[in-house]
Amino acid sequence: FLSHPEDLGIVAVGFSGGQGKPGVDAAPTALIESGLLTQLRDELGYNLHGHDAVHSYPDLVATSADQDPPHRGMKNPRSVSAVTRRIADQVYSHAREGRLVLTLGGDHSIAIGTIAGSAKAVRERLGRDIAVIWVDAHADINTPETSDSGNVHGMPVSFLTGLAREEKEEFFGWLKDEHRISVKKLVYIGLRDVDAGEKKILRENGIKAFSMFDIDRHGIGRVVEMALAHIGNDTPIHLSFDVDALDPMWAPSTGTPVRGGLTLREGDYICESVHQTGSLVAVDLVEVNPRLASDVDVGAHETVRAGCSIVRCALGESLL
Ligand code: HAR
Ligand code: MN
Ligand code: MN
Ligand code: MN
Repeated sequence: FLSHPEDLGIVAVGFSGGQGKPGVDAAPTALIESGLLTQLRDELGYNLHGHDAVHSYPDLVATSADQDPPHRGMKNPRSVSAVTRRIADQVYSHAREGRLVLTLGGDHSIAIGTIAGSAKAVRERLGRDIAVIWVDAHADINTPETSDSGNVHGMPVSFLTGLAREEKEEFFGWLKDEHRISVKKLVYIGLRDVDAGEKKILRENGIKAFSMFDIDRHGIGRVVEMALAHIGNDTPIHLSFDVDALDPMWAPSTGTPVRGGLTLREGDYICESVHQTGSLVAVDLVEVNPRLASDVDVGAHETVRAGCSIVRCALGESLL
């Protein structure tokens, strides 16, 4: 699907407003300083575009809480809406050129922008709807009304599928049909901490989800096979990978760790399999927070290393 498969658009997003813990904005710099982009260029052979900046969107982020009071219970709604809108433009610009797009988060609210941008570009370029593979401990499909936390990183999928809607431009009203994805082309892998309201949404909309229970039962090989079968051969794929899908043993430095997760090898396998389809159009890596862990130095190092491995596998490192 890519007219320039060796050209990689990079969007490095230092943003944490979709949740309450500072530090996740430092992830792109930590990933880049550990050598990720150099490896992608020198070892995997990609031509990089947009890799010179880590974006923090100072013109769009409210500087004090009273400038951005809650709306429908959402915290930082204007900042998250404005930043994700800008990210959608950035991803769109790369994807419109036929480049593969890699976004380094940032918290998972940024997927509102990344998926909106790639959905729109792929529609324009190919007349096709993208599928989304969402790898996460969490379903991130709360509506503003079902969310207990008000954190937008727990809501991106509801806005992207149209289950949550807003008229007002400054509160995600900029999201139009061209940006949205179908609940039929969405599949989850790794779920193990899903709110009651989210379970109801998944059930009522018939959304395909493979939990850790399914992975234990069938094995990761069979689960990935079923996930890919669900979205269908020859469908452009956007992979959104939340590092908390991995067990805290491999990725302790993240805002909402949940035990009983994927091994790093299982995470890498998912990415390798998605790469192997030849249908990948965009990858997100989110929720690395190098400031969190019981032992921050060791934890952050391990988590950054795991994140780099996930990205390299998605971009084809293990293909012989
Ligand atoms: N479901 C909870 C909420 O809505 C927790 C969200 C979890 N956060 C993430 N995203 N790390 O995957 O707030
Ligand atoms: Mn997430
Ligand atoms: Mn998560
Ligand atoms: Mn390849």
